[in-house]
Amino acid sequence: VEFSNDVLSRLYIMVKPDGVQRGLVGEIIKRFESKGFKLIALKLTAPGKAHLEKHYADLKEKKFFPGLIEYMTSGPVVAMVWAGKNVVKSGRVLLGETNPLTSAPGTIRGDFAIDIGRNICHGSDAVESAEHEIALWFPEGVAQYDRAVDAWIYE
Ligand code: RTP
Repeated sequence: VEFSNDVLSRLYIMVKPDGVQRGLVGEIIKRFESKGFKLIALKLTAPGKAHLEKHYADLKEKKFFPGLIEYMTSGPVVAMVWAGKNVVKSGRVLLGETNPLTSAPGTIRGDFAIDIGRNICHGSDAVESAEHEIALWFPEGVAQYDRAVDAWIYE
């Protein structure tokens, strides 16, 4: 695993409408929180089609795109930003594979999902896309605060 581009980064994650409906928001927050990552932004929001088409712009040629947009606009989502060492790569480990079928037990998708089109939670796939997504979902900006516990998490 290559971590060089990824130290002290920020990750955008989003509990999708199925995760919100199924009451998994707290479970997902808990996993990132107990891992040691720092929550710096959080909101429940019901984005429109145009906003989600921007978020998923790189997938617009895919045949599953219309179904993806329909799914993502079917209810509110919970948008969050987490900060920490290697949080993008580490966060994707917590989430599991895009397809829950190949996600290990212990991961969010491995534990709570069956279908790729109902996979509970989004996570940015790279540091650059995370920054792009944070600007898209939190134009108002994110929090900045110190945590004394960091000394017990990082050597
Ligand atoms: P995400 O953005 O949600 O974290 O997912 P990802 O990067 O792991 O996967 P990506 O390829 O970017 O796909 C985005 C979301 O589209 C849905 N999808 N459906 N039916 C299909 O074949 C298919 N493939 C992807 C999933 O909800 C996926 O998370």
